[in-house]
Amino acid sequence: HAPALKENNYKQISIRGIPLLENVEEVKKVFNRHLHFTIVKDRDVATDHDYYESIAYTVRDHLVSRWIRTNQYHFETDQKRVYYLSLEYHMGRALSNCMINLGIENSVDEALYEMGLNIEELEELESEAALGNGGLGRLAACYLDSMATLGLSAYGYGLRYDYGIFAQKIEDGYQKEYPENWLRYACPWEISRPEFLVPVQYYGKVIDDKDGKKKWVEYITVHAMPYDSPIPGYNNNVVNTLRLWSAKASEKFNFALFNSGDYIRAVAEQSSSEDITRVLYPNDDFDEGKILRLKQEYFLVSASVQDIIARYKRSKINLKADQQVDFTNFPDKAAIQLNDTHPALSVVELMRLLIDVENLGWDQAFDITKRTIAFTNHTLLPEALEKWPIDMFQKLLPRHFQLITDINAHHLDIVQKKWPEDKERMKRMTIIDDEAKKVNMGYLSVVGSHAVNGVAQMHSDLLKSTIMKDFYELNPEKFQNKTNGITPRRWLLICNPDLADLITTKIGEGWITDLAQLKQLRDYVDDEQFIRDIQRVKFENKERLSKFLKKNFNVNINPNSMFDVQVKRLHEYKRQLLNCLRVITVYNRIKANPDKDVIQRTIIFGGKAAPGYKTAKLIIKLICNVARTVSEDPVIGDRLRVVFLENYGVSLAEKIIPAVDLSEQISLAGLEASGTSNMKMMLNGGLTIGTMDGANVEICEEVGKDNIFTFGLTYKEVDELREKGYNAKDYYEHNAELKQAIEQIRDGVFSPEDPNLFSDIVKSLLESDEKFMLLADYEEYMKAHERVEQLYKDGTEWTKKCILNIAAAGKFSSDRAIREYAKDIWNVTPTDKKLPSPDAGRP
Ligand code: 8GP
Repeated sequence: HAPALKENNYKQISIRGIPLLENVEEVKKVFNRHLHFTIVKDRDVATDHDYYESIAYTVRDHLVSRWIRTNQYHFETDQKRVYYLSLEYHMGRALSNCMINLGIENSVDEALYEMGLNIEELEELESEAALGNGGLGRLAACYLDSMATLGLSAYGYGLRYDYGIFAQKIEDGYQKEYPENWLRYACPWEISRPEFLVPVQYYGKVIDDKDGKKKWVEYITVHAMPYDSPIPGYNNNVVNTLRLWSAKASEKFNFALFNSGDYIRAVAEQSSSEDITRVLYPNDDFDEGKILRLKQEYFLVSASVQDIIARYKRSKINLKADQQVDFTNFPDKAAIQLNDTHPALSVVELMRLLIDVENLGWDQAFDITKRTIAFTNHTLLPEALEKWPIDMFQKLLPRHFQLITDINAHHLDIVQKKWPEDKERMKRMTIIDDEAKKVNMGYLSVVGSHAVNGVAQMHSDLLKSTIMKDFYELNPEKFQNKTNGITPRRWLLICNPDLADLITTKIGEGWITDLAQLKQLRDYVDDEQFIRDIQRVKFENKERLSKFLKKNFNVNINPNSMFDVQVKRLHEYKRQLLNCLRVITVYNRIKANPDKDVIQRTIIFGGKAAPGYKTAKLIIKLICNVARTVSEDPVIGDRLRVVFLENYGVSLAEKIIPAVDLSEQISLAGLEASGTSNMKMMLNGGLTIGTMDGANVEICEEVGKDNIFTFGLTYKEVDELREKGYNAKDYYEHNAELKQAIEQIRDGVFSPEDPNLFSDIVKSLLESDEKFMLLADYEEYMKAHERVEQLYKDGTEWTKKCILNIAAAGKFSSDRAIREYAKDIWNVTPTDKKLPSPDAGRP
């Protein structure tokens, strides 16, 4: 491995700004003040957590005037605002992100050091805001970062769940779920705004008012309390807002009960209305159809849309006293982006408020709604597409059901005019399906918006040719692609500081906000020193991960082995089971040929399964049991190690991703809408082994097919195979190694204490309608791994490809994605202009 050359030199060429002594002194002063006045402790009794909070408040102070100034500035300029509505935000920790984006990391670091504290240890004490399941929620977080960095006047709206995604423990190889109370300690980053409570209504009925208008009456009210968190842009003095709503019982809610003297019941019922924001539904790509979930969706939507309208009314153009607010310009001042169908009720809520409250006519209200709203789809999986039972919907939201009926009639009218004879098409396209008795939220989202996008080119194309085909034929101009991206701040600058520094020494720091500049690294692909430096950084990252895993999970891995990683939610379509069959085969090969020289591999799995998803949980158990068998086998030695890491989430990802050698992206073609861990690993110098699915296709385009290991059926081949009939047994009978691996699972080799434990898995693998065609891709997957092994043996050639991957990762910046949304959907203009710093006076 490369010697630690130049270490001291390039530490000094840091992108993190030179600390000024005054700043360090200032940091210490503010820190001590917070420990004293905010935490109310002295050094004799303060805990590490108290120190964490003190430093968090210190950093927050630095941010506050920028935050206020940003609001003032956006009020003054009154530029069009972008509203991102999402039921999930997987933010991760805030402290290091805030410090880096504000450029104060070095002075904080230095100040803490002088006080005998260690910033890295304190950072670990922050509980993670894990209000999301997987890709969709993390994407929302990356987009907030990019919107602030690009100077957009943007707001995130979401729910402040008391419990985010569960904490996963692996006990005897089984996943166990535990509640994650991230608010146990007060969160220093959020500011509650009880003065801005917003009422949200449920149930009741609709009557005809005297003046012929519809009136929603006898509803119950729950209040939405806003909690605001700062979203700092990178080094531009912009601080935007993420506003999360928490349910608060309305005081009036049960006056009747209070008055009748049933005090206890009245109070108890109050707390039940606060259950609305108690917990995040832990499903990724799956729709449970529960009423509490519908309540959550409406809660977010109603509070947010009311807030958006209120902000419009208070905005500069509308402030002129006692003048009727003119909504004609509303779509020029507000863009609402729906993160999947979960906030689809926005279409109806905006209609309701414009018609019932603001007294607009139906046509004008619908026109404004469509021009304001746009919709992003994140999956084609049928089980994920939201459809609400009509009964449930109508009962909970009677006025909204009427409005959807009107929208549907209007929509079907247009369909009929275009295809007068086509009854089947009308049936397919109805938003309200009277036969199935369901309301289709996907269709509602398309009909109620002016733009619809998928999240990678292939996914967007499939949307048009499959689930949204009829809608594409009706309105081809609505359909777009917006390939996902990740923020280079969190996913390189913060999580991999040594690689970030190394890149900066070569090409400067422009890449941080213009990731396409990474392509300049191609010039260094033959630079021997650079190759050694890249190798050294990767090795040190692997060592650091190894130490972390040893310390926190008592897991031993060898940093000299290849780190071969599949971390993502556990789902059959992502095919962790295919990876597991591969692992078993590798194991068998070593056993059959113990003297053969093979590379050392550490195969790392991580990811949560939805608590009710039995098969996914059984796959976790199988992986853990295979890992156990491998580690207990004396023949294997250090050639193969398999680990399943507990509780994969954003914070763990920040430690794993910089250490990845090989990125496993092996979903069946056509099923992974985009994927984003593929982008993170590429950016951190991991090579991809993957199918032609989602954004893998674009990764391959960017880096060139010689620098990625692709394998498996294409989408077209999957389609054809399904047509002609997939026959799992064929593959099983014709591949001896595959047969052996499956038989071992069947015969209890990995579960001697309960030989039939995995019989369901074996059975489903061999079924002819096995949806994910694992066996069809097995052989090519094995071959692809042999190519990986070949290349890895030549450290220099491998590293050159790592460099080419980093150099080609520019496209996958969320800044690029947000620029496209801004231009093609929202009609707003990004800027790289900095806002004046807070000491420069009011804008
Ligand atoms: C995910 C997709 O599965 C993933 O490919 C993509 O990268 C990510 O979204 C961000 O676009 N989709 C979901 O998480 C999803 O659809 N979840 C909800 C339906 C529950």
